Amino acid sequence: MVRKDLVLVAFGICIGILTSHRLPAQSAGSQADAGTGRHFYTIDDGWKYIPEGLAYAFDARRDDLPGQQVSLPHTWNAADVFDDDRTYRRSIGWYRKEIHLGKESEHKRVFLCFEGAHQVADVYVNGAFIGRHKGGYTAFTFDITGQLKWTNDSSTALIAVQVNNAHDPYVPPLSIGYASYGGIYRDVWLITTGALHFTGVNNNSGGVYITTPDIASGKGTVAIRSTVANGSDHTATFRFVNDIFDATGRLINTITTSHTLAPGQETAISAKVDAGNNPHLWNPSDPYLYHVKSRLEMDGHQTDEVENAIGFRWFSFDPGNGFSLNGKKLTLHGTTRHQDMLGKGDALTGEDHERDLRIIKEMGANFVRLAHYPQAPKVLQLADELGLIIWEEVPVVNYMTLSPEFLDNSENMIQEMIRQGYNHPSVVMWGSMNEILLYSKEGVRIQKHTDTAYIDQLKKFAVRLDSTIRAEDPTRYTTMAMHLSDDYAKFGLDRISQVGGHNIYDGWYSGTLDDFGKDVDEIHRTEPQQRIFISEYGAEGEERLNTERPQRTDYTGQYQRLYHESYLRQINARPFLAGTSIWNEFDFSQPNIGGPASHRNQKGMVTWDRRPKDVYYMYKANWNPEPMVYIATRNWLTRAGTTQQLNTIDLYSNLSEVTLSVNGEPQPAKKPGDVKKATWQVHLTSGRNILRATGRSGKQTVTDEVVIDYHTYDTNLATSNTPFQTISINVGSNAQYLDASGTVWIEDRPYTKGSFGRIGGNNAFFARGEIIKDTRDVPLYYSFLDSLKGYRFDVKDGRYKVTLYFAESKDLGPGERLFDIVINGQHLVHDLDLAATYGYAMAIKKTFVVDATGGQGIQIDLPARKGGAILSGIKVEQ
Ligand code: GCB
Repeated sequence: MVRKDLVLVAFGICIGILTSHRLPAQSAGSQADAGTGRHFYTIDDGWKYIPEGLAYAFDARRDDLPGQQVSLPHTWNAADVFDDDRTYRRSIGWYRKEIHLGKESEHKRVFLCFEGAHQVADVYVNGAFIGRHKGGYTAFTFDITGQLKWTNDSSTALIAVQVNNAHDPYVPPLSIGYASYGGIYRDVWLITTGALHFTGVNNNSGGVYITTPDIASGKGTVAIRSTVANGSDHTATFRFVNDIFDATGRLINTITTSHTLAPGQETAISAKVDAGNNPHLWNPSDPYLYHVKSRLEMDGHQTDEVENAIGFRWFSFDPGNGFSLNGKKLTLHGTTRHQDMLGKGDALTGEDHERDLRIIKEMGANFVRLAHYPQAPKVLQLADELGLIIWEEVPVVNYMTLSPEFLDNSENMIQEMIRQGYNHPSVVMWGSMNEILLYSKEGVRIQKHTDTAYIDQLKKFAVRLDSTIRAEDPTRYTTMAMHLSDDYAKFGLDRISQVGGHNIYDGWYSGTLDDFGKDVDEIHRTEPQQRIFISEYGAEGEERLNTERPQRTDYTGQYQRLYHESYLRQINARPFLAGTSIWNEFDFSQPNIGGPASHRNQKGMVTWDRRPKDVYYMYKANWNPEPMVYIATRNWLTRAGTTQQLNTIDLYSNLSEVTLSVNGEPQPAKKPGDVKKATWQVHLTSGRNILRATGRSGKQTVTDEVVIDYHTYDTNLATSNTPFQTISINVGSNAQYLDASGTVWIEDRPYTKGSFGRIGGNNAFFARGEIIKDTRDVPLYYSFLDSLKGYRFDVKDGRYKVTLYFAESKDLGPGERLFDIVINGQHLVHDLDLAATYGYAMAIKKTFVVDATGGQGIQIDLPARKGGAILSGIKVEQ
């Protein structure tokens, strides 16, 4: 199928206006005049946030309620999602603010536009209830003209908004694996227009919808439709004028139509403007935008104006050949994005969104799946401007409440999302749901569905949502993301939408890396008509954990890179794929998970505070043609090892040949392989090591340099000539852990005579859902040894301090795990019961002073009476 239409961009859905004339944010009370019939300004500052306003905070007399002065964007959950407690405040919060309007607004329509409030918002003006909006991710507008009281040409109004982020069984998402932050977390705008105006209130669309229906045949027709309302008390005879400008601001064409509208009425109007033959096309490497100014004129005055950016492009998805843009195959190299970050939660500013999208573009991606919900208007605006192709979706995730109310709310979200994003050339797909069969109807994770009554009904809902998208916007494709389960095909869910999204985590949650290609081929073989998109794949990377021996779920950057290298190879070998998107570009909140960084999903290419991880540069080398070399060890600049061992140094480069020197010693030149990687094994010396990489691109030399701080240690404790150094061990792990003080906790090892190491024990990791509490060293506790017999250090005679680190890994009752601590034959602790004494997953440590005498070293024995002994870390100091 070929999409012939092209679609335009409403700038900032609330204001529906301009880039070239874009106004800076205005502080409350100061009004910006765009020189049009429409005036607008943000009212983001000077709000009073009242966490416990209960039902009274809309009342002007309750100015006494204790609160806090805040500016928007704001969320009340920026910190509490990440504390040790599993819960965070999901309840009511109030926001109050006075606005002042002057004479110039007295005979205008006045609107309040919220770009996003999570998740149910009740809006009051001067004590009167204006309306409720459900759903935290789409914008909404209320006409407040009728509630304003004017005295002496001015009006002061109290705006009060109750926001509720409590779980609501009728408002998606029911479950999302992401914090449901509460608050007014996007901009709020005050807009005034003439009495005759475009109707943007309904679904906050911006009011003007634009397509380019003939572009596939080279014609620059711009089709514009809108609804106009006459809010005055007399018949309006008006002109609907549309100007089209090219990217330099040159007027290309104008079309004017005339209309008459009775008072209090609305009417649909449309127009076509010709931008000429073969207009400049939009594509990710040349995101050329035209602008359409649509305005209403009456009696020689402009009463309203909306400006949209548009891009001419057409596209198609094909089951065998993937995606094509403007008639040519384009491989969609993509990623996904959640909208939160360190310290801010989801209350991001326009600058934050811009930084994020630029990071994505710089990586070389040309596609972003906005998962799992519509994001700020600025995001689509940037996608148009930077050239990023978009999949946007509504947050119907994991399961549904099969009630009419849930369906209505979901459909309403779809309409809002589409109407608000309709004009953006970047958008090619609308998603209706994500992994909808992951949970049972009770919201519990299950492997197979057997409740056919639930599935039958769910399928009807799924069809309804998909049809709602098709009806709203026949110019895009519909899609949904499915997890790897036969149930979608078995129940026919995989045939509902036009593009089948698949979220695949082989080699992370289960299976092997190679299973990915096999699974994709199987889907392609059994559903040859399906346009297959890999909508998620990913593995987690914690920069404080690093290893020479990567292993599934170890959270090391090395395993994360191995995973993505393997997937990229397999993706490149399958040109039938419609596209792919990495899960996720940025680490993000996930309230109910543990791992080495509690409540955070670390599958990002970029950290929670927005620093690219090494894996980011693997993609950059493959996708961004700008010449680069990158030594992929930025996440492991402080490491420990012996002087004899070889250390792996990986480098990513898109150049044909690269060289590396270590402390001035040249290594053999290498040609980066299929995923643009070259690898050396090198010796490092104690202290600073300077690694320099160089490559040539034509006449240009491209270089990279890193300094590795190498902490050497001696494994030969019994015979070593060097003085004893503190040994810190990340027990149960192949990975080194770098703590906040700069100590490297080295890999665990089996005991050999004369050295140190474990006796017995099985490597284990905490389950993903378990949150390790009361420590800043979560990565140390994340891995541990189970059923451990003991540990040995063949140190020389002397006095030592031994600290043992424990956290109970299972939710055990009292007496279910009991073990002793015996050091050098001394019974120091009897029947240690971690769960009963400290609680489940509670990090604790115990320090003992030990005398090693008669060449016995330090012999730690952990005999267990019940269950097996466990241990997460050991430190031995002299
Ligand atoms: C998924 C979900 C996404 C999760 C991701 C993960 O399949 O769609 O919301 O965050 O897996 O990391 O587990």
